[in-house]
Amino acid sequence: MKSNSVEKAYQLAKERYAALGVDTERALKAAAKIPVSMHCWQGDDVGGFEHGGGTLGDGLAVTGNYPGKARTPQELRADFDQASALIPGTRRLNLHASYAELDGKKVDRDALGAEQFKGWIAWAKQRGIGLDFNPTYFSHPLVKGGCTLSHQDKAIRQFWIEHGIRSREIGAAIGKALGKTCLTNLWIPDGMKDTPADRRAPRARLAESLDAIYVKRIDPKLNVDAVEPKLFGLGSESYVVGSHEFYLSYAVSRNKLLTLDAGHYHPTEGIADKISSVLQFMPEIALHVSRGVRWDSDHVVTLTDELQAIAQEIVWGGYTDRVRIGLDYFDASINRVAAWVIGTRNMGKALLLALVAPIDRLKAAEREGDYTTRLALLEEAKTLPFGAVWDYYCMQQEVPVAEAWVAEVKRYEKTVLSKR
Ligand code: RNT
Ligand code: ZN
Repeated sequence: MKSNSVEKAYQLAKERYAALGVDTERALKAAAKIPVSMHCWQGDDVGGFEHGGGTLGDGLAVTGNYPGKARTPQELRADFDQASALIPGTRRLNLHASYAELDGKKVDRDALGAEQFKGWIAWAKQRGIGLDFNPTYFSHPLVKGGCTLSHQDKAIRQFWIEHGIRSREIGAAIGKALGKTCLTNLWIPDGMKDTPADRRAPRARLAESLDAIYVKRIDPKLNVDAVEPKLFGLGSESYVVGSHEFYLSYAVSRNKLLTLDAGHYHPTEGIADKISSVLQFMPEIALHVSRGVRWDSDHVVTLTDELQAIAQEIVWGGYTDRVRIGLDYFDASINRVAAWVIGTRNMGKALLLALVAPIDRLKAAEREGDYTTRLALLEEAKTLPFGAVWDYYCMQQEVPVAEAWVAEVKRYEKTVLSKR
């Protein structure tokens, strides 16, 4: 698309929005500042690099075998750079402990330190992007019977407690090195496929293990901790130790962040409505923006009503500095770089859409009890010339406008990915 036609369309759109009291210039500036943490694991099907890539399991599964997946940290970083060049706005990268660079040494998860992430840290520093971190409680022989921190064997729990402690220290080192607070998010697969006889004891053990992980105080400027609930999963259909109520209570009582994953609830239960509820009682939360489809919690993020509702709650609620937005999905059936670009651009679109909504008018109508106008405006807003604003935003951010990025990914596939 020619830049002057993008510009022209934007000027018309700007006038149209202004008639509704919306300042698109302000919206564009605000959109560019909201960080979105991209998950490293879309680039290699959640494989990691510990021993040349793990076999995924323990509650997670990736389907598809599209060629060209990243096999080394260097390839993954190159793919992320390629994706990055096609996405407007501010990004972070979310790492898992299993993406450690062990340099041929045997370092188990209970012995990891910042040393194993220095390659990632240097790379992020060079680009001025922040890193987030996750302990990896899956794809490891000590996940026994699907359990980690809640396991009945004390030695197994201890191994995983140590991993949690190490992960927070790595998070702090990342925060210090980059001058940007790292979010260390904890998710474990622990649960049961079939009806448990004892729901209580594993939860008591999990609470105790978590307390042991969080004993050490870490400067919240360097690292903040989050816990991520799930209602059910693969192999934990009947019981998940770290349920929503478990972690909600844990986070409130221990001053931790709660991570709401959009794919972790019942199929018709969204996370958007939870945001302003939990933020009444905790200073910050984290999101794993994902898209659940039937039993899978991790499809590529598309511009659904649910995604728009999430962005609206963040923006309309004035919560942009209290919600750490991260993505979490994995699709190996399409080009992985494209999967990153599609999901992250959609997150950006949803945020910008929320920013250009005539929210002042909507709120005024609501205050006056004029629900007719509220509904009418909400519906009319759906066909405002948003595409012109989005295209202009991409142009301004020096990334491809509209579908032009697809050709870039195809070129990368041909020259780089297909050679792997
Ligand atoms: C799993 C959780 C968790 C993982 C990643 C890989 O259900 O959503 O966040 O997807 O840590
Ligand atoms: Zn998640």
